[in-house]
Amino acid sequence: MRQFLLCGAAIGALLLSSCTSTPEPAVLAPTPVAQLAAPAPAPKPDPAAFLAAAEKELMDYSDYAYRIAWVNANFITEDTDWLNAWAGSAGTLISVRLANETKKFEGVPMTPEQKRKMDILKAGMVMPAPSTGTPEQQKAVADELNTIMTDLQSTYGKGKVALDDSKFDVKAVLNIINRSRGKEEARDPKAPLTLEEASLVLSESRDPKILKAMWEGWHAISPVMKPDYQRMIEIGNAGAKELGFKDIADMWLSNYDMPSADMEKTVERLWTQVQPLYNDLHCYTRAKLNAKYGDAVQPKTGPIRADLLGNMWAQQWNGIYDIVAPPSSDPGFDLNKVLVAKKYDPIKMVKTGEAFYTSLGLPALPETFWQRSLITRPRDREVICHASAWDVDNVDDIRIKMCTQVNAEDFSTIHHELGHNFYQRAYNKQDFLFRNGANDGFHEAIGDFVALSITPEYLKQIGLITKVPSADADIGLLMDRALEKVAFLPFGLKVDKWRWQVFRGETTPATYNQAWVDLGLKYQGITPPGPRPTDAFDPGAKFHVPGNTPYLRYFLSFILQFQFQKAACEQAGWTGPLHRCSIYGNTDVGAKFTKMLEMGASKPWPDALEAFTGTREIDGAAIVAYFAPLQAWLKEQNKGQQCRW
Ligand code: X8Z
Ligand code: ZN
Repeated sequence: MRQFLLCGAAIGALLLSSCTSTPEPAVLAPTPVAQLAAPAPAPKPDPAAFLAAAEKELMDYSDYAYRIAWVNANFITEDTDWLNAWAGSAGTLISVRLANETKKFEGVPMTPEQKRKMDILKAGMVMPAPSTGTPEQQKAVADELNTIMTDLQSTYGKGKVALDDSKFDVKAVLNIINRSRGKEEARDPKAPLTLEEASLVLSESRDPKILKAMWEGWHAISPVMKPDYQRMIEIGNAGAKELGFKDIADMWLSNYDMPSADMEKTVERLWTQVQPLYNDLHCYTRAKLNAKYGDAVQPKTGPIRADLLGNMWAQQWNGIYDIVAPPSSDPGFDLNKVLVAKKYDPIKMVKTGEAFYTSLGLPALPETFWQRSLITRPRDREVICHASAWDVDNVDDIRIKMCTQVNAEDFSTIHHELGHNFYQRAYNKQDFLFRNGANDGFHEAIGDFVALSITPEYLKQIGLITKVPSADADIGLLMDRALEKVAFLPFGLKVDKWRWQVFRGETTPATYNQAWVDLGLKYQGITPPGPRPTDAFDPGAKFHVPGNTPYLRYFLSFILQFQFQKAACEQAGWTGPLHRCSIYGNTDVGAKFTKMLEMGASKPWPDALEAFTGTREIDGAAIVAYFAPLQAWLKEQNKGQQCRW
């Protein structure tokens, strides 16, 4: 089902959109005279008419719901929260009704496309509500669900870290922030830290006390979310059961063109493929952190302290490149510094991203993109800063919303968000229910695959650097990529492993936090910087949990994007190492890529994968092969270490 807001705010409980009242189509057919005398046969359900009406209803609904969600996410107030919950509730009622109506068509002959649309209608909601009781009761539950969902998301959006001298050296922290602000107007020294600021400090400070305070300060935004989160799951599970799913986990996992249990097995297979690579990176990084901070801060064995990894969730570790940099493998440039030195501003970064896509033969972004996108954090109002891409009219009113900073991470995120937008526009001629990614992992992988082409050679082509580093720098370049891509893999798995447990009732509110910490230990090999308070709700400090965005998509994306890269570079006739391959300017690869994008969700995802890569299997071998030289090097470095934790 079409995902309501890509990595964005949940508009209500939907993955999907829109609506108007659905006529009972088959009843409108004239009854043959000969049948009049016989007992009236039940009218034959007509899938085509039902689906056409459903698509129209959803499309009409999305016209206003998207705009309300956009305004809410760009301007969080009590009123826009109210509007978003109101529109979301209308969407829940429509989607739940349509999903339940698909039951009438069980056993009715239909085309594979019609069956696909029925499945999308049935399983595509993120958070369903039950449709039991009177219409008033149904509405009350839909209202409650959507009020909770909006509140959770807005609470996250408004989250801040208090400046507290008893916890950390406030002056030192403000120095780090002000240093990075360049010539901009100085910040109000009393204002609490935004997530971008706390994240900057986490990646730049090397003072363990400050790091701990940033980590704990941000994780203090979420205990308040816990009762709402619990109630939301109760409602969502009741809705999922009514639709014939075991629970919300079963429903989410049913969106991959195979039974949910098979999808879960696929995920395990992929994790088994990539886990050894992660373990090697973990082992090496832990040793470097131990050397930097000493045993009292980071012991030689056991898990890594989560706040030492340069990122609020320890999901990407590029912030500590300097600590783990392989000796004598210096690429000779630091993209963070280069962007500043070359006077890139957020708009120029987005223009550069756009130019990559147009170099592949894709059409330029529409003028409205520039007029309507939000590209930097506004000073005077609350917004949801987590980067997202929007497709407001489902045709070409595409936009991004992100609080861009001039650094390498956001340069990459821009390519990520634009990937969503170019995908959205490429599939805009599909039927409404097929205007979506082949699966949600594809949607996330498009822009990341493009960003894999940000190689030194490409940076030289666009004038950002003057000299392409020699092969001596390969390990350094690969290390930087691994901190972004390999470090992410267990985190990508953890978020939904946690939610599946919660949805299935295996984790109860009493153990919400412990389960999150346990999964962090099991998959990422990390541990919080200190004991957690009894009311902690650490999952709520990660956008996608209060934002209700399923997370398996990112794990899949981080596998798929390397399959895309391998296929694209083969098509381009590239024979060198994959991490040096850029498809910039290659319109032949672009044409094949566009074919996959244009398919949208109209076919099972293996068909889309095959269209671009020639293979139908999702497979971790491509990412492992990409990092093979680094993995061999890591194994050398790790000799004599007691790896794992
Ligand atoms: O949420 C995102 C994107 C928007 S879909 C910025 N990502 C995940 C995250 O930040 O947690 C991209 C990588 C993983
Ligand atoms: Zn995304």
